Amino acid sequence: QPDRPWWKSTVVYQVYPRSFSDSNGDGIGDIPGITARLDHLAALGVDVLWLSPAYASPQDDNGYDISDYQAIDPTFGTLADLDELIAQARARGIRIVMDLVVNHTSDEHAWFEQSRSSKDNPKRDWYWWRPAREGHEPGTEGAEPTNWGSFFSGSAWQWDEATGEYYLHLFSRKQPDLNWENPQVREAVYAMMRWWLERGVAGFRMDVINLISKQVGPNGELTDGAPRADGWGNGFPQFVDGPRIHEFLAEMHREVFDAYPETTFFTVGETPGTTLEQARLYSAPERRELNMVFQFEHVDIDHGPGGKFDPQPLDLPALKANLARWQEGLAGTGWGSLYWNNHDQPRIVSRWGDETHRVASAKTLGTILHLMQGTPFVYQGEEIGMTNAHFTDLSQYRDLEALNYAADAERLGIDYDSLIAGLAANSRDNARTPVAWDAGPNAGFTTGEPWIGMTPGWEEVNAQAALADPGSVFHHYRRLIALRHGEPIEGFDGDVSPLVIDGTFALLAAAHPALWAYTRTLGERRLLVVANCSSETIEVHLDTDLDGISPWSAAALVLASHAQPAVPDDAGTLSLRPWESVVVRAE
Ligand code: ISL
Ligand code: CA
Repeated sequence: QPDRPWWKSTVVYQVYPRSFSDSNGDGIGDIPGITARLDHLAALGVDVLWLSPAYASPQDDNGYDISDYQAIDPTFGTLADLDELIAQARARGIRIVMDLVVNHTSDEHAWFEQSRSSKDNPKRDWYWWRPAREGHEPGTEGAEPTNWGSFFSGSAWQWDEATGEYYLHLFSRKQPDLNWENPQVREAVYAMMRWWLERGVAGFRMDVINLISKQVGPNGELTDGAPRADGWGNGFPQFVDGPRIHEFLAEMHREVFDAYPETTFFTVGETPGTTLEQARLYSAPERRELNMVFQFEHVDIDHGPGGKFDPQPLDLPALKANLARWQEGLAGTGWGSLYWNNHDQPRIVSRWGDETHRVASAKTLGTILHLMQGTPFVYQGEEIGMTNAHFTDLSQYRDLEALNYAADAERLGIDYDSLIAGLAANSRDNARTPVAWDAGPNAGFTTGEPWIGMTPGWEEVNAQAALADPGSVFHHYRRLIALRHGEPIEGFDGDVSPLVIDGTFALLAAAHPALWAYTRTLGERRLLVVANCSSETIEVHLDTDLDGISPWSAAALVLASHAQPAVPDDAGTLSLRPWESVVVRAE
């Protein structure tokens, strides 16, 4: 398929540098640590490494608060270290994609320092400055320019004594929002992006890119939102997929990417709160905005009325239906990303799998995701089936989202036990404990004291053990990636790559509470994925559950979670053990 964009057959691996591998014993992962572990990525077979922010930063939000876009934070190394990472990755056929965080900067960025210095500074308008609400004493409760709550608890506005105005921060108060209405801001961002592309990076993952355009009236008015569970206003309608977002992204494409061949870069927008309709617009190739986005509907599906720290049991049919809707909705018009995990989400094996069936559930969830249409993203540690952190005490948490929420818990009427349970289920720190490399001290992550506690159990769950075991989660992920690439795997030497990349998706047994089954079809060929997403044995009836699809007679077994995969009996019943999955191809 020479005319297919390269990123359709690509698998991306995300590295969160702070937690990946520490080369100098200070307890914090760094860039030389990543370079030293590239053979792990090469063995897995991924094409792209997405590097979470390693730029100069006060580290209020672990690097998502950037004080210099064109410098590497000394915690993580130097620009020379990054150049070396790019070169060493390239030598292994792996491209580096950088995180682009331009909805906001750090409050310690030179742009913001100038902006805040006086009302007539030329950069004043680079950020969102507003006076106190009329009739209110500036700096007091209720005087905020709008009622918007921030993503990290509290108001989205910070009072700044020096010039007697508030600035907007959708995230922490150390992450002031850039004003994209100002063309100078956009030009400065595009120039910075070009600088990175010239340095040899292969594109960007764009942090909360769908929040950059705010709904603003002719005289700069911003509008209050409806109250949300914590009492603050919901500003989402004012800035999610805002009025000028498509204009800005098309402009960015013209100003930055048009100068580069399509084969040299790719883009993925992180788009919380976006809809399928919007995602089609972002990713439609002819619109030349983005290649794909990260949607959030599926990962928000188990959040309760109190938000992410009010977790609810998974409604499996709802999850299946949601992902099927996105599969069908993007087919032929745009393109999607596929992910269970990233540095903001709890570990999938703990969340929707079962730690007592850790290996089987990790493999089966990986199979379900990777054989859908889209570009799969693997988050560090997912490929070895790492679990949640199992923190039991507030003092173990490091993430400002968790800590701000905890500080607000009493006001919200949340008792300590519920707080700890909510954080244990959904805190971002679940994904931020160090990657387990071997069974040694601190799992080989550092020779020093790790900046955050280790996930218990690394003596068994570590990369070295996983590589040595052909039945491990690692080797299963390696096979899934090879299948997408059209490469032979143990026990199957056919090529299902065209099916995996281009095949039409159809969900089977939509209402079944435990079975997740779907087909991918291309011409005469078909791939069938059948998975038991429960910890009990289930009986799958080929006629009633799988629409009579029974490719087994003339089928090739492609991949299975268990060593002796299930086969249907003469009556057409397939008995699947806990978290067992099989993938078969029919001609
Ligand atoms: O995890 C979340 C908070 O509940 C998400 O809403 C998250 O904040 C949102 O997806 C945006 O995430 C991105 O931007 C944030 C940063 O903290 C996240 O790590 C990043 O992925 C601000 O830059
Ligand atoms: Ca280090």
